[in-house]
Amino acid sequence: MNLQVSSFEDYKKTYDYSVKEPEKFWAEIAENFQWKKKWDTVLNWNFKEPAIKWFEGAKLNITENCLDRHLDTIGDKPAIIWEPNDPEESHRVLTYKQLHDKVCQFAVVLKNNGIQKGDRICIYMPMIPELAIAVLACARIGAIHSVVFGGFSAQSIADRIQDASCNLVITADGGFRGGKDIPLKSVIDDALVQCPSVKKVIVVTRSRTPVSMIKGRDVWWEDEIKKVETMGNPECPAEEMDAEDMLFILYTSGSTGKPKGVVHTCGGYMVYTGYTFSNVFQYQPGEIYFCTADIGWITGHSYIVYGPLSQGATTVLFEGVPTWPNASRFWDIVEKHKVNILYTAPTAIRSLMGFGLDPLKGKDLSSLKKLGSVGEPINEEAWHWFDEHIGNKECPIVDTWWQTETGGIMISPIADVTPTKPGYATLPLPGIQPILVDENGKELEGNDVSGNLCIKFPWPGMLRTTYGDHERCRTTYFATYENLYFTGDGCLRDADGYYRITGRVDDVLNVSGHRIGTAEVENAINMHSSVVESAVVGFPHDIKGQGVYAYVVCPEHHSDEELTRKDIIMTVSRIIGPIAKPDKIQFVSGLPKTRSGKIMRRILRKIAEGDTSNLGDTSTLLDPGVVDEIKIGSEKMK
Ligand code: 6R9
Repeated sequence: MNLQVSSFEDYKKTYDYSVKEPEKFWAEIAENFQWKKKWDTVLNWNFKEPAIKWFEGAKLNITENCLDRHLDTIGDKPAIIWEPNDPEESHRVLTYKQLHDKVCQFAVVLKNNGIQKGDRICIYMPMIPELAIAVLACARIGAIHSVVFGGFSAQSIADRIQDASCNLVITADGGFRGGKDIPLKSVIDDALVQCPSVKKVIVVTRSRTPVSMIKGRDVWWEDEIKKVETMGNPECPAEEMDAEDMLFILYTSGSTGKPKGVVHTCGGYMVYTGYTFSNVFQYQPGEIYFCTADIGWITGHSYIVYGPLSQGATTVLFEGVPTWPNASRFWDIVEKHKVNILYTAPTAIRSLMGFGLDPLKGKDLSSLKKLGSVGEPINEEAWHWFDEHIGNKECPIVDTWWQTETGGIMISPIADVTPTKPGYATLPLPGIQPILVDENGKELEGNDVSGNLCIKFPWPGMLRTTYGDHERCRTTYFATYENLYFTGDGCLRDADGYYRITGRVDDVLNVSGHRIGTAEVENAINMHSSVVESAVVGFPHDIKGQGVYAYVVCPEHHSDEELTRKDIIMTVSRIIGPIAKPDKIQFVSGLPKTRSGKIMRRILRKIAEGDTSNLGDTSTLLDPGVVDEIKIGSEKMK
């Protein structure tokens, strides 16, 4: 079966077939990939334990699909176009052949440093080609990568390294993001104080910031490559992996305090990311594709690295940010590299909208054919701006809904195929069976309903477990509703059967498209010496989508309240990272709690949203008086 549907009729036909004959459907899709050995069974599953196995018995290596199989046909075509942070620095192009060679070389470096199949490797790097090379080199030899976003703190890195007992870290001296220099190696040094499992650190040169290299532990990327060259660049055959062998771990926030390591496996993830990339974007050979995400998040894993490369696409990797050195940066990149497909996030669109149309003046965006959005609900205003000013009303917008746990796009228009509707992720991709349920897990049938979004049948890209704690995977995703995967999202299905994601229904915030657990932020705030307790909720934020609002009980704060606020923000930055910094901190004398001691977040959310007219039933509160105090305090902060 062709990966791409050809028309809306074809989509409907394919969808029906995928639901009636899921195993046949996925087997036919999987035929489009290169296997060292085909599977014995397509699917074996139950959502109880859960135990999900796709393509059991099959052998493969995902890097052969992303690299080797393209060498004869498109070996000299660009695989990666790298655009540096500073537009004055020249960009780099890596053809498929060059990327293949570099991945093999670095895979040998990993082996020379004692790495074997199954070892866990933490990657903490800026958005440079070496990041993609490092990721692929791990996959080449069957080592499991755990990429940590460059904006996380030493403590967050240490937590993640310990959770997976990583034995090697790959990093850079430093990185550039907009006007900022990020001292990556120094952050790693701080993290490693707590990580005895790490025996080696490989450091690539990027910023030329002075770093302390520890004898016996730290080595330079460039020196290690030279050693491989003097070995005569030995070949690095791709390790034969079972379809269900682990490919990577990626940590994501949930409603409890500790981030969980979502585990993806080789076969299913390869099929799912390749399939969805090809189909959703209707990728045509030669098209230049630019996804603005960071490889530190799932979008970068699936749709900068694995999906595009398995399909022989040219993928643009951008080191910087949309607003530096000015708000034309994206449009300059589109013009310079003649980008055909642009996949970005609502938060970036909203922030660029704020600069008006001047940054667009004189920019040639005529190469653009297709646009995509991911990470959070896209508001209609941003959708229309994207459509009119970037797409010139000629480019379909694919509003793609999915999650770290789903591995790839789940509900989305297919470019030029599905009629779109602003704010709607529209329809499930073939093979995906969404269902809406009420609080009790009862299915909401028919159209014009809204409820909690679940998926009732497995798909190849879904998570298999949470690293080192399968029970957590079960309770988080498979125990809320029997026999369903629960997404944590609320969703509306309109009269046409179109899906609109309304946002998280659990205690997870979505700040600029980044998932942040309220409990995690509370834990960090509570570490501050004068804080007694705190409660964190989201509030509507013009650019970030959601902002972080913290109610803090802090009886002995400095006489200078502003300074205490800054101290708390600094604490959160240190413990989690700057991405989780509260936007607003309100000091309160107590939190609204029920008699059983539960914080009534519903009330706090309403106050943070500025909607205090109807706070609902407060009679079960231990001390209803506290609500009035909080209301008055919040009005003062405006
Ligand atoms: C890919 C990614 C997942 C959460 C998800 C949902 C929100 C993602 C969305 C969207 C509305 C979209 N989300 N895409 N909400 N429309 N098109 O973002 O993964 O970081 O794990 O976040 O993001 O709430 O549950 P992840």
